[in-house]
Amino acid sequence: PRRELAPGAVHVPNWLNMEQQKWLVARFKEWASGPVPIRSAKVGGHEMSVKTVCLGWHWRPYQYTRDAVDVNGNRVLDFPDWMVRLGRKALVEASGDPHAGDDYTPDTALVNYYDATARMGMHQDKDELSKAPVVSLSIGDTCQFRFGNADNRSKPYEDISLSSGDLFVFGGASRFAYHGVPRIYPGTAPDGCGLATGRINITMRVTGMSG
Ligand code: MD3
Ligand code: FE
Repeated sequence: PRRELAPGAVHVPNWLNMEQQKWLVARFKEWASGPVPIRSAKVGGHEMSVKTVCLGWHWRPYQYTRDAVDVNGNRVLDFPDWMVRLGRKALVEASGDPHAGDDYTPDTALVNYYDATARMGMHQDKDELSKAPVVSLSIGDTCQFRFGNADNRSKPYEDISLSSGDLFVFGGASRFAYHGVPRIYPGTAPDGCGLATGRINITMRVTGMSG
């Protein structure tokens, strides 16, 4: 069952089964201790409470680079082919159109980790040069997710819960909507998802970068 919150914003609860969730958590642990270890990005001199590890391109506020110049200078891991296929499947699932994923080739994933107190303020994702959809996968603790409008970071917005296994696709008019994560609900992860504490969110993107 899918629900369209706004044009282009589609929530598919419980899309990933427990085996897929567990497998993705195992991959996350490898990425987090890979060539560019997971870290809190700095915005205007302040560290974000969320920790991020990147695949394909390295993100820091306002910029994508191949090398993690703000961490250790290493090149980030490649964006895996299996994740391209997973992203295409996600677009098919969210739209019901079997061809919706045909032209979709995400080149970057930002993988966020939230502990019990981490939050993400209302923001737009505008560092990508492409307006291709963003695919979001959640694993672990449930969060409160705030989905707003494209004009400003305050009302109107809608709060929903994102739980372990949920898919969310943000395309079309929703691609540049303000959004944030006001809180995590600790201890709500299902047994068997493989994450003892906290929340993981994988977002696949098309940067529009070349090289
Ligand atoms: C709506 N992550 O990484 S995922 C982010 O749960 C980010 O970690 C949140 O916002 C998280 O930038 C929210 C849902 C999401 C991701 C990208 C979007 C919603 C979006 C891009 C455009 C509009
Ligand atoms: Fe975002």
